[in-house]
Amino acid sequence: MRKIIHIDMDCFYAAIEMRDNPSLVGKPIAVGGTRERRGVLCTSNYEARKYGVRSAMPTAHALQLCPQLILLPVDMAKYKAVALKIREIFSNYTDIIEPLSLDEAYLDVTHCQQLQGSATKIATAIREQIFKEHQLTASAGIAPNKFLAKVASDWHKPNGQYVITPKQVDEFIVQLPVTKIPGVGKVTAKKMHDMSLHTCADLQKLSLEQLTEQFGLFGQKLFNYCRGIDNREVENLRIRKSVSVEETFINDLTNLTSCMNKLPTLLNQLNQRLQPYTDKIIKNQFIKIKFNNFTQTTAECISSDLNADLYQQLCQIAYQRYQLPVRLLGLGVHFRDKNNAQGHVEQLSLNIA
Ligand code: TTP
Ligand code: MG
Repeated sequence: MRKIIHIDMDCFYAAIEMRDNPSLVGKPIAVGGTRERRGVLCTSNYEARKYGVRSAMPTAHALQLCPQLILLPVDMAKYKAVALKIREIFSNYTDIIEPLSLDEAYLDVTHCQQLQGSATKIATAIREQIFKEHQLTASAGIAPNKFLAKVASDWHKPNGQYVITPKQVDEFIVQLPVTKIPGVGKVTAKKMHDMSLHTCADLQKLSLEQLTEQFGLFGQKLFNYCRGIDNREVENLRIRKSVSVEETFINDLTNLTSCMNKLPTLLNQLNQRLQPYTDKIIKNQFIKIKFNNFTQTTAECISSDLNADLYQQLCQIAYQRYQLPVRLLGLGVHFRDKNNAQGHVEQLSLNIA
């Protein structure tokens, strides 16, 4: 039985800004690009969220909802420095750390001997140390797998933690609303509600075939998640060879233009997923397309950073191979091995896999 902790900092960028300028405390603030430059928000504090202000919202819209919103510029270097310090705290307890973004990570503490090996006590100690050293609050979820730990960290957010012991899994999962499942966004949630699927207990009534028929590849994950099962390992930061994001669409994308239109959002997500890996060198970037007949194809090219134009070219190349409706699109990068990290990639030739 594994012991997994998911740590998620509370309104991370905004919390750092309030810590560094206490006159902002109690006022609605957000971090992001300006209205004039058609910016969007990275995050906001809880005062601002009361007005409906949310991450990824256009700043112009946020200012309509909350005209007194104080907008601060993004200081990524500062947030990264804090994130690295926080990761040092994690490493006092385990080497198996998988950061998901700057402010979120999975820790596998199954073999940690400290604090009587209690994952709950370890989570408390980590949160206390983060607060003591950085005056920032974090929430934590403690559970036997990654999926449940992530759900749990949201349960008592902000500044709280929640434990799901192996014995409590079955009881917890049956009442879990489908909207709490990571990967179930607005569109999937609506589809589920239309099918009278409101909780994991409702999902459990569907067979694997029914779930994949309705939700594509995600259906396989749903089949396990709604039973509280998730066998994914916590993947150590250092040994990670690639990072990717993907989306399975409820309605297949019927042409190249619709695929191209999905790229900016996916690229943005990939960018966020890559933030913890600044010390890694990107070797190439790739695209994955799964068509509605389940044929999968990938295209990749040498590249040392995230190049939006190259993703567009790759998308075009991969799509042209079959020209069928698309059910899944994925973007990713492979990293270089540490051993041959010296030397720069100058070549940008397309290499079609
Ligand atoms: P989140 O953990 O989603 O948000 P949060 O930490 O601000 O708030 P919460 O208390 O709900 O956890 O994201 C972490 C940081 O990542 C966030 O502070 C800013 C950044 N971010 C973006 O830049 N763009 C986005 O769309 C999102 C969701 C987050
Ligand atoms: Mg957070």
